[in-house]
Amino acid sequence: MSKKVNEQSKQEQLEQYRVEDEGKTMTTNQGVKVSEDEFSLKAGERGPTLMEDFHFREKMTHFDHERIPERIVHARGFAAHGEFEVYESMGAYTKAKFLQDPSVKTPVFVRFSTVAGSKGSAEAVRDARGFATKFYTEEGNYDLVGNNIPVFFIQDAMKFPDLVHAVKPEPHNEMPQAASAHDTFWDFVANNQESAHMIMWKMSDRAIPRSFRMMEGFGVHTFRFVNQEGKAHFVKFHWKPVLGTHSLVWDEAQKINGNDPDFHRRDLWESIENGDYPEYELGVQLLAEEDEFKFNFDILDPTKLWPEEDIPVKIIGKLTLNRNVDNVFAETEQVAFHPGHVVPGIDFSNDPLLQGRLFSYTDTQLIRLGGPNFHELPINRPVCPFHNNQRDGYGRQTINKGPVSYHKNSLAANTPRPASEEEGGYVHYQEKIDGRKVRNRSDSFKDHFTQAIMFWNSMSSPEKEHIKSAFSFELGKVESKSVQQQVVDMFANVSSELAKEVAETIGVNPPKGEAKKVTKSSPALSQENTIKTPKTRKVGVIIANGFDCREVSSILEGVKEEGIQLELISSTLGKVKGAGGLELEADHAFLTCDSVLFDALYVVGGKDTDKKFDRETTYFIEEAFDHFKPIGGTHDGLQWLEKLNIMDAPGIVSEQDKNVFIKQFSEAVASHRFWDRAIV
Ligand code: HDD
Repeated sequence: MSKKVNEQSKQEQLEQYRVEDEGKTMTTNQGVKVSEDEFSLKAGERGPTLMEDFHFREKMTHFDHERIPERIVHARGFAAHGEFEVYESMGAYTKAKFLQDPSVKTPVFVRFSTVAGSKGSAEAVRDARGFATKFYTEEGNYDLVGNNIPVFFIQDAMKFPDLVHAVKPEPHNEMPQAASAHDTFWDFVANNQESAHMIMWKMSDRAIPRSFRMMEGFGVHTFRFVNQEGKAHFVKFHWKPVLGTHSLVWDEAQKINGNDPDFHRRDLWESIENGDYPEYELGVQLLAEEDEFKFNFDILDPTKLWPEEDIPVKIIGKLTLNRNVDNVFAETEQVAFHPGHVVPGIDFSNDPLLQGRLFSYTDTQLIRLGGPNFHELPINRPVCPFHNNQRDGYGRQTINKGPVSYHKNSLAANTPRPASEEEGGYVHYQEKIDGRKVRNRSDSFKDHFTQAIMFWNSMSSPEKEHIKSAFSFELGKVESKSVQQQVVDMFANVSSELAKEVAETIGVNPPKGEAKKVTKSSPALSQENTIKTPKTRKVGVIIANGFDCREVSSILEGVKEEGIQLELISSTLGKVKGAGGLELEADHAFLTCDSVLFDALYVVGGKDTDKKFDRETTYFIEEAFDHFKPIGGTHDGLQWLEKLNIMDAPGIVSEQDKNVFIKQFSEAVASHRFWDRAIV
């Protein structure tokens, strides 16, 4: 019998596979000790290499086969382990065991990703982000394979290869890397207008998250919860980050990609190493089966969301990421997610995008992971036992004993035997289906603009400005005037203001057509209304020799106590010496960092500065200011704020009483950005 699953179950299982090589003797894969690892076996010191050099052959062969195909989408990703706990039993809605008992902690593995870029691409790009969670439950693995955007580009999986061909680098020259393609992508958009809603999200701040820790996640499709009595509810899944939902600004994002292409994985890695464990609450929107047709959209249409104000998100549990991986290839690269990995109590809907996904994910693992035994890889193994009559195939690890590998049988007393529903056997929800075979789209899927307008209506004015700029930037890169015009005309169906301004910026004709009148908005969609906290934010402290020791160190302590991470920046690495003899270690020289890598700056300065320090500090402050970031200054640092004439601008904290400074500066950091700053 297997023992009860708890948060350690997966780690205990993985522990059997972890290997410490440090301090060990080198051997071949056959376990033979190796006497020499630098020189191949040769016929004479200057002679040819010999075939019998088995160590050379094995080393080289393994190396030659080290790469596997990267994921066709979501190739660049980063993952961590953690645990999930439900707050209260969800038994009224679902019989899924991991959603019953608040004392149970279910192990999870979560992989975040960008969609379009290849494995080595940059992370702060404009793109949707994958948010895939594997729950290792006592009833088997459940995968929630979502994105940070609640809707999708297309309504039918049949179009997925077309979408991906259009969005990936153009095939004749493989440009652009790490961004959605220009002419082909926008041509696809204009000619597949179901993409309108998702494009609004993709042009919004949501597509340049500040951190994986500060973005929402969505299951996107409508799924089903089924309870013990067989009663079903439609359900949408949400992940809500405890730190709120926050974004970068575009100019900053582009510069980050040069400064630190690993920006998001570094952020995740460091917060877990620092013990600032990323947390997300799981929310569900529940809809009774009989309410399926109560809305002005079809709940099976993946280009539609359920407004939270109409169908509230019930918060039901918490995910905590608390352990980094030991080996990115073994865990992050080899993990195989699949929306079809469900457990009893969770079922599918007839969303045609979801239905197609149910085929695609196993298929892709077969090529990516080299055969049908990918479920045996340590990261993919369920923590409960698994038995069936599947056998053999590349890389098979399980040693199934005995002669019987078929059902039904008498030689093994008809085992492994199927379990009844009462025993936990998965029984598909018995939805009544009655229809003709058709290749068609339901009329209820044909309104592509109402929710795109609702999204636009829900944005604050800075968010609207960012969307206009994003369209102008992306379309500005498109060479085809015809495609540019088609897109502008299309988005006149969302907002004339948006389409007109973009048309003007990119130099095409004013759009034809008008948006229909939709007054609905959903405040939950605006990031202005999100949680604001200074916790885990990264502040760059610009400091020079001769700083005021006592005052500055107590401010630094006070700011740290608010949960803010401080990193010291100076002219050189090494010690920075205070006027009173205190020495602090610089984390960065100006040369090795940039203002875009910080959420805010605190300028301390010092008595002992030179022209270069002055120039770098000025540059850092100007850039942070243009990115609307909080900037604090005290002591000698004030001179730069005065010189740049920004003392009175919003988000500048220059209070001289140290306790008041700590309070105001922490509040400013929590505010994230100061959009009402006049940038010329
Ligand atoms: Fe997908 C990977 C999310 C539609 C086919 N998808 C993949 C990953 C995420 C999503 C997060 C990365 C998983 C990981 O980290 O390994 N995909 C989505 C969402 C969709 C969606 C939220 C729409 C609601 N996907 C979608 C469709 C198809 C696919 C319609 C094909 C019919 N997706 C794939 C894939 C991938 C994949 C090709 C590539 C690597 C993999 O599966 O394991 O099969």
